[in-house]
Amino acid sequence: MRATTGTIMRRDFIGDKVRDATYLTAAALLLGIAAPWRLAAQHAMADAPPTAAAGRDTTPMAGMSMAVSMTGPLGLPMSRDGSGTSWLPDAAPMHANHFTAGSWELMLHYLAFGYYDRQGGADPAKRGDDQIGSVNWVMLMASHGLAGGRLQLRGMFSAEPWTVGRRGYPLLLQSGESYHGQPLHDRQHPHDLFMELAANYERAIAPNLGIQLYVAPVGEPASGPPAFPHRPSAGNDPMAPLSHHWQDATHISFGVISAGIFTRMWKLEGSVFNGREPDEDRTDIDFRRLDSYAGRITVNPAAAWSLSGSYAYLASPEVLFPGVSQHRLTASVLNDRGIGTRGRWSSALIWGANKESGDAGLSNSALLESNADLDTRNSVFGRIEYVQKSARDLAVTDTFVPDRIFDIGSVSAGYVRELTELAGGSVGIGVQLSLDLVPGSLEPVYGTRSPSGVSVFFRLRPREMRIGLQ
Ligand SMILES: [Cu+2]
Repeated sequence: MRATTGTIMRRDFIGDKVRDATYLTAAALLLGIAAPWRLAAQHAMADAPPTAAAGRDTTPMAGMSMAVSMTGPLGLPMSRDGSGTSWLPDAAPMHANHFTAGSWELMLHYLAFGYYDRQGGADPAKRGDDQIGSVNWVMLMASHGLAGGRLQLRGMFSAEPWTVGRRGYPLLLQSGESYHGQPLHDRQHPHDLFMELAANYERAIAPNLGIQLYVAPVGEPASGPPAFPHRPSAGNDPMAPLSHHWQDATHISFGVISAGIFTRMWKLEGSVFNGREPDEDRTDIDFRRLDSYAGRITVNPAAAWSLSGSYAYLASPEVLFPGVSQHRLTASVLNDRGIGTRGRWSSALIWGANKESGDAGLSNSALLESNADLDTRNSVFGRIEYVQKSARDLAVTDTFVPDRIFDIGSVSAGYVRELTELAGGSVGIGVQLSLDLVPGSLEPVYGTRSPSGVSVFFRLRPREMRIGLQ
């Protein structure tokens, strides 16, 4: 008893110290954003339309700094950087602002939606609800040469604990994480204030061989495809995929160490990490032992393509079910290409499966999503999903045994029209419609076999940087 208390107190004490250090790091990063902010406007490269990009930076110095910042070790383009240590296709569009502070290269990424979301006719008896809110994140990356390679510091933050609320936003058939000690269902949890606090180091050790080390108090292990907030194929969709917790939900893990080796075409990496998902206090950092592990192979055979496969073991991911651990398998194919004279078309095909301890088989999920920026003003997007969710996931255990599996289908589509540009960013107005399909056994719960949702929104993101790749 005494020993237990001592352990807890000691852990709390260490936790406080680490938390203080984390807040300091975050404050420093935010100051870093604020201080060189004025430089962003001067550094007009971020706003350059493709035809003007070549002629924009006229001084040799500006051209040189651009060349340094836009490629990493082995000459890999920055457009390849996905979330965590994942890869996107080289041809992926980069929505970011670039600037410099002394000898540091800085990249600012952000995405924000202000929405009115209405699910299931907003009838609570049918699990519907509506909400006005905002999903959002901002990310600052600072890069500097170090010991023959590149050191990158990253801070990624979200205001969703306040703008979405701890209960999350309405999203029929969504599951994962908790609120008030109960599993969340039919709502998407908010992302945490600290989405990523990480240091990433990469360097070449041979003409076509590089090594990578990623250390993150908050970060993403080598599991799954690039997480949906970073996927160009999901960039105009305010809603999270229903298969998030089968594919890419580990993107906020409180304690990650990853190491990898890579060439220009492939990367092999492994992680140890804390597999516990964020708890319902969305502003703290929930450290635990690095008791989970993951491995991933990624292949980028051509500029338009990125393929990955991963396996992860998640020790006790859900705080409400501490005895349950998970094996997660994923495979993904990402494609990015130009359409028309100025358009971009990004697509993702993802499979993800979980096997929980005690379960005989896998619960599967499949997702196909696409976003087409047709020109500089109009974008269309869509997503098709199939997920196998349990009675426990959907919180229908009063009627069904917890392990009962339901086949869930969902189709959604939307449109965004750019309205105006401001400070290197673009504001668009959009709409997203979704139509789900549930088995007959769930009809009494949802009042229909085809629940639906609609959201209307404003979206703010940086304008696209177009350098080199077309
Ligand atoms: Cu997430």
